[in-house]
Amino acid sequence: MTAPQAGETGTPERKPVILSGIQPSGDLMIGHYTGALRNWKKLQESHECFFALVNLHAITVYQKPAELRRRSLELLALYMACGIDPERSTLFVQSHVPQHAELGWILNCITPIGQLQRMTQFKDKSRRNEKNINAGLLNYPVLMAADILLYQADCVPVGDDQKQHLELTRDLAIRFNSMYSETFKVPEPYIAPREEGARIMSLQDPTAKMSKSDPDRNASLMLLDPPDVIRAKLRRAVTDSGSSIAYDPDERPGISNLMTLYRIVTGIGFEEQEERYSGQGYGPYKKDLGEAIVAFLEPVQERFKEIIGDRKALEEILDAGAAKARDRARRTLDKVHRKIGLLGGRRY
Ligand code: ATP
Ligand code: LTN
Repeated sequence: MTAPQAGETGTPERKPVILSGIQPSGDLMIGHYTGALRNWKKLQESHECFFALVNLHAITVYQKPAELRRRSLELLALYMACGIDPERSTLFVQSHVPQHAELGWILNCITPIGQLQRMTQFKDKSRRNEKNINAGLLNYPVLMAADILLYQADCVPVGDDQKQHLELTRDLAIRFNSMYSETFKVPEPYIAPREEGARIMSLQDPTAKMSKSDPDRNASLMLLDPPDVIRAKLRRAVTDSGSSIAYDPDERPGISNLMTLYRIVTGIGFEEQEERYSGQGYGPYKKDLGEAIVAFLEPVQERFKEIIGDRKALEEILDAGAAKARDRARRTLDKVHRKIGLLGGRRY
């Protein structure tokens, strides 16, 4: 999971490019922080970063229009509250850059349907949305590939669940390059190890991934949950049989998931946690973890409140981000048009 550093790829002055995105399809939870935002924040120091709000992905599942609008601005404010700096990174909305949908179409034409039908996320989401198994849900990973390839990204920081989609992105880049000559950078995934939160599990079912769209509100810890809600969710968190505090994700997924969160919010490693809580059982452990998460999220929530209060400033950030993103995306798409023989390049 090492990201390329400036100077290792391309010309010496070119910083390696990062692209990633989150869907405004629900409130952000702690897994989005550990799997994505935490790494984005680190990488923006050394990389040229593009961070998108992928609203065209979100509509593969029906979203109430007013909520989608509200959540999009909230998501931007949360990116910033978690330390993503719009002065350093380009923050933008996917639908403000029409090249995403256009490259998505072109890539669809070189994507085997069978490969899309085998995607775990497609199978899961089809099961959960039986009444709306739409073509967008199937083609979702192709649009994600377009998001990434448009920016010639070297590296894509995501949670563990996105591995398969990144494999497809790489396959498509390689296929296109071999059909039409070198055009796309083949991106590398940047997935933190499991101990660092690449896959935070549900608090109610530690064998399932924590997800913002889980209907059981006790299953996910939201970044904007008030302190008492956080404490209560942790008290109710499902743990394993026995009572010792020991890290063993295969045999003891419940406590190991909590230990991962503990490690992230306090910096205290597994062994030290095991020593500190030896013989104390789950009660005191969960209570301390609740307090540690409350303390960790407090400054994020404070910053969020300030940022979301200035709607005009948020809109300006998105306008500037869209202009920068469009400029980069257009360059790649012009090249694609020329390579595949679309008449007149993109003059039209
Ligand atoms: P939905 O459940 O609405 O389909 P999601 O929460 O799985 O959405 P996104 O919001 O788009 O998906 O996820 C954004 C980022 O957060 C991705 O990089 C994803 O891998 C990461 N992520 C999502 N859930 C977790 C989790 N439980 N643990 C770690 N990372 C996660
Ligand atoms: N598929 C991702 C969201 C996503 C994304 C992207 C992530 C859409 N486009 C580009 C990284 C790069 C998800 O479901 N979490």
